[in-house]
Amino acid sequence: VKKTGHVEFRNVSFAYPGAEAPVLSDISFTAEPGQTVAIIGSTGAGKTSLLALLPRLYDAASGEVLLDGVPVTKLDRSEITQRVAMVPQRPYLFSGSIEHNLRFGRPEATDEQLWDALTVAQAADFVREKKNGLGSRIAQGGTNVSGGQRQRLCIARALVTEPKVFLFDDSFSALDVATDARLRRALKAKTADATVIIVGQRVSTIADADQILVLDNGRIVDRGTHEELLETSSTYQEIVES
Ligand code: DGT
Ligand code: MG
Repeated sequence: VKKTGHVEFRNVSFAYPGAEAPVLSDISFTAEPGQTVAIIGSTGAGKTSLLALLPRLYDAASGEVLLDGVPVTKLDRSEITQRVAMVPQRPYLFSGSIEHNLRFGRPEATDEQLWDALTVAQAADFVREKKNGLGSRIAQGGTNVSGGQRQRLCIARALVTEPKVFLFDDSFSALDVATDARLRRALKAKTADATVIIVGQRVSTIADADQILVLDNGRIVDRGTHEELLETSSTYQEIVES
């Protein structure tokens, strides 16, 4: 099997341990290398829960989550972390230097790779402007950087690991629309062969995705491109208009 970052969910259902009601029901989709798949849906729809199944923060109750054709439950953790990077909805920074934070998933990365990742993540300028640059300290919980800066540093940290699959959980929400657009353009150019799965709230963030999945109450109720969904999906139209 080629390790290109092909993702497939096959009839996946999931409930949190101890909870009876399923949070995800019969989820099926594929995300191919080079593609961007976006997931949109109201709060509590199950977007974060869906992403969590790929890096095995939780395992599906039924159905299969496949990475490059192999169920993730049959892969070593290290094989998954080498191929998949997730930027969580509440991105965390460790107390320590920016450099320490960026190297977290790949200690051997060169300074050039760190700056390259910062550039794509639209974070190079503010790191450069800091007196100690890469050596600048992040306070515990990342309280001395803004929410948008924290998001961008966490995106840079994911880029440093050069994964085949990126999972972005609402990672662009704290960015202004122009920075969001610039970041995703740079990302696309830098990671043309990667598989990108984006959870987004803002239509501008997801409108250019190859496929958009509309999630409602743990089910994919509609799917298609932005233009297709505008025609066919009342749920999508409601989200666009809200
Ligand atoms: P968001 O981020 O507010 O837009 O919402 P989603 O779409 O990311 O929703 P998600 O996946 O966080 O939550 C889906 C459902 O699962 C919701 O009813 C809350 C519940 N849930 C989320 N995390 C946990 C958890 O850790 N344990 C339990 N028992 N339930 C959870
Ligand atoms: Mg969420």
